[in-house]
Amino acid sequence: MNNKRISIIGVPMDLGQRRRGVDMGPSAIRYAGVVERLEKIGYEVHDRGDIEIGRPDKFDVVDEGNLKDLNEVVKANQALSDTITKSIGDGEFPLILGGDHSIAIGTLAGVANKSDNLGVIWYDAHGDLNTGDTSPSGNIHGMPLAVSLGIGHPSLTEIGSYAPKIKPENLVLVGARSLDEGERELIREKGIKVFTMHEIDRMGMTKVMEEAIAHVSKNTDSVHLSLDLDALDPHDAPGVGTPVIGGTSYRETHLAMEMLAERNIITSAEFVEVNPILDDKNQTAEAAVGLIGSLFGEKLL
Ligand code: 5AB
Ligand code: MN
Ligand code: MN
Ligand code: MN
Repeated sequence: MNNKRISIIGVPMDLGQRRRGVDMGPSAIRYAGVVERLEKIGYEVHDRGDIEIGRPDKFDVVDEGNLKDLNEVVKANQALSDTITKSIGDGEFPLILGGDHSIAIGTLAGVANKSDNLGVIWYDAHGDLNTGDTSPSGNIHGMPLAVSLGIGHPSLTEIGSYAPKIKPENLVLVGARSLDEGERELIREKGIKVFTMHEIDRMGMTKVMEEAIAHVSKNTDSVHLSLDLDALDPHDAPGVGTPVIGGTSYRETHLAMEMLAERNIITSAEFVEVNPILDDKNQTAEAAVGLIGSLFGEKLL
């Protein structure tokens, strides 16, 4: 990572899904020592604190079009987008701590605003490619990638006042093992590159990441990493709201982060879906901090 200044932005968002507690994710990751870890590697760290999340009068209200708590999600993502654009303008590397994955809508709005052609690595058990029409749950944390491609409710796709944020050919999914029918259709229709768990089993993480890195860095000027902790196997990351068995191990994910550090392609990153209420002694937040360390070039020797 060439940029020696990192800004940490917490997003205590839990309205994109139904399990309370993921709003404490940023605290848990800070408690697990993220700032100290990065400083030890030699970075200057600026903690910008947390984005304010509104409290709806009543949770789980479907505001419009099968989108739960839409209005509060929109407001927070707009604020997040503005903060990130400012942080990049100040010459910092934005490191966003979630919070549920609906925050990627604001992250990508802020990051893509400062890039001509943004690449994205989506490291997740899920596709997050639903719209209100295809979603089985109405939960916006299952939609941020579709929204960033410009597909979905206009109040989401228009955050940052432009759309789309990314092009399908600059995107790669890694770790997928739970996709809804509408998501599969969208992947086929847009020709999105996906390395499912099947490819990880078959090819090994090294080869998968080599190909993923080549794919997202081909025509792009910056690359964002969006890492949902539920990509990891629930044994290694139990503190997530939507666990799916058969995931990547901590070691495989750690290797993926090291390869990203070696190639030096990542220009912004987010670590999301850590839910300390569901966790086992902060194991998932600690895993996140370990992975952040390797992403930023920490070495054993
Ligand atoms: B996560 C599901 N596809 O849309 C949906 O954790 C799960 O950000 C979404 O990847 C999981 O509700 C969203 C069934
Ligand atoms: Mn997920
Ligand atoms: Mn996700
Ligand atoms: Mn999840």
